[in-house]
Amino acid sequence: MSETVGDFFWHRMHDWGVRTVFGYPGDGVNGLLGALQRANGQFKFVQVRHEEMAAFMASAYAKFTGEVGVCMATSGPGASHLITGLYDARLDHMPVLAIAGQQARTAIGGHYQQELDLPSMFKDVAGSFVCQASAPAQVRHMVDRAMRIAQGRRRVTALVFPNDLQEAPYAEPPRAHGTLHSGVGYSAPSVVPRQQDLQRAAEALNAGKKVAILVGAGALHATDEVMAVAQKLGAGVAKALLGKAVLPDELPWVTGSIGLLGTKPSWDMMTHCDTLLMIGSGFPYSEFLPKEGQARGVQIDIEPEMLSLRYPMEVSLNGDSAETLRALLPLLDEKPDRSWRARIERDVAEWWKLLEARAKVSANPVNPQRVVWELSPRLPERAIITSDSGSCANWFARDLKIRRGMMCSLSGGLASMGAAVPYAIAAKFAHPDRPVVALVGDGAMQMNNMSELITVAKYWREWANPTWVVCVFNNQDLNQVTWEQRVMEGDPKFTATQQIPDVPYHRFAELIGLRGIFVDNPDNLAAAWDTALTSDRPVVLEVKTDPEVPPLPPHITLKQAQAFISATLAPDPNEAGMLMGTAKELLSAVLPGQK
Ligand SMILES: Cc1ncc(C[n+]2csc(CCOP(=O)(O)OP(=O)(O)O)c2C)c(N)n1
Ligand SMILES: [Mg+2]
Repeated sequence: MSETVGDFFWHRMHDWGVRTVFGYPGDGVNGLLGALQRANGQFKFVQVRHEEMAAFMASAYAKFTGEVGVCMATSGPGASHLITGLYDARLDHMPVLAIAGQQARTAIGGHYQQELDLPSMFKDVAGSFVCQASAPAQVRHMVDRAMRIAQGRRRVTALVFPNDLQEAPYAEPPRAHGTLHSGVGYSAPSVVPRQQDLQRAAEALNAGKKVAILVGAGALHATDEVMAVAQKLGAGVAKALLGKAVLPDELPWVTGSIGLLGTKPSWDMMTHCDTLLMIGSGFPYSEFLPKEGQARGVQIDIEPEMLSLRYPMEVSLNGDSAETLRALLPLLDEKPDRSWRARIERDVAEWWKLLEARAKVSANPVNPQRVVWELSPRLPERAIITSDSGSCANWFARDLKIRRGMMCSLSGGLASMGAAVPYAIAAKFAHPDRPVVALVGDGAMQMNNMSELITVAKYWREWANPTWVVCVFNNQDLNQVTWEQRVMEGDPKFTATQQIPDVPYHRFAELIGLRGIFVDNPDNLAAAWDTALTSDRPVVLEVKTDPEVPPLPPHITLKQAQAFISATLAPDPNEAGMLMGTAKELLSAVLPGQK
């Protein structure tokens, strides 16, 4: 059989270094799948339960490897299912290539079955490059551009292949007018700002007496450099959610997370600093940064579009974080006065004590903070931790103590539910030897994470290390939103939208051949984690947690506090428990400066 377009496509993808594809079949891609089969094991095709999960996995694969994540779906509904996962990659600046099938070229434009206008559909999420093939000779430059743009610009790209074209004989572009002759390969340049801009940045940072640093995902490869700069400047460092693994939480001057899921030391540091150094972060909430005019701002980001966006920066440095910090370091003076640093360290030490106390507050039946508090010291070396969106993201952000060598992530910019399990699966295909832990709410479990456990059941025996644990916070509530409604709107819990059915997640795990553990007594948590983390197979650890423990921001405004208090007075089906949780911990720490 002569080479088809499908055969050529996979050869080219292989030349680009692609080895793993997350996807789901359909007749829109049968020509590509036949060719994939003929490629004889050169690729790992990971069969998911839902195409959105394939796109989340591609996004997470890119996050955990730095390579392009590839996902694949059939025409029509398969392609449209990809969209949310692709937006996840787009908003977190991840290189992902989506491959979609399409109806035959002769049917396109005919209101044909499963015919969607896919280039238009992908255009927003994959705006940098989306292309529908119409001739064999076009496929070479389509692949080359899609891969190079995804890598070089950290974007989502999309390729659409009509099914008849996939099986057509491949022919290289002839040497003729109207053809392209593209090539394979990309390597990232060294990106360092100009010396005069580094000087300006150093001048601002050297003049500051109280320097606050904020790091994000763009600094994940710059741990040593961030530590060296923070040390010289006597600064504290707050970490945006996607930058949680930049620095270990054991460092006494790391203030932890920032924002709605943040910590009080981060809030205090930003409120009192006179200089802000922001490194590789698109952290969205400006109200958690210094007031405009309060601090001189320096920012480092590889993407020009992210510069001076959240705070008006005096010096915006377009560059790679590690290289730029290395170039900056010799220009920085060691701050002789360490009182600012000492104050931050005091605040951080107090905060950890407060978190421990909060975690140990009794609850009905289990305090969700305790779940994560008990996990931290038990996390194996090099673990990868993922979290879903929901109240567990608060505990992930605040209570989880990350150590050097670990990785973690979640759906950051999109903050989509349903990402933790596909992320945790992708983590295993990226690093089969690393232990993986996912934190997931019960709502997110029901949405789609649960069915993706079937994918785990299918593949786990292939993983060099079997440790893969999903911890389900079973609170029978869409709790994060319940609290947002209480605090932001002053509304009582709306049972019709918020309450969700009780499901025996651990028993579902057992039904499909995984291990299930159920905990409804906080005293059993430590042993449950120990068992889960040493099990010979993947585990669903289901914990019955209390929905009345408030996942509140580190500070809330007076208006929000008033709304909250009026909500506690309104008829709320959970009023009694809520007031108890409130009395125990809310008023102690969430209103800094407003006591
Ligand atoms: C796809 C999607 N739909 C809705 C939301 C809004 N949302 C954010 S958190 C949340 C509740 C999550 O509930 P659950 O998974 O049970 O976690 P909990 O907050 O109860 O711990 C909802 C509905 C979202 N972020 N993503
Ligand atoms: Mg819940």
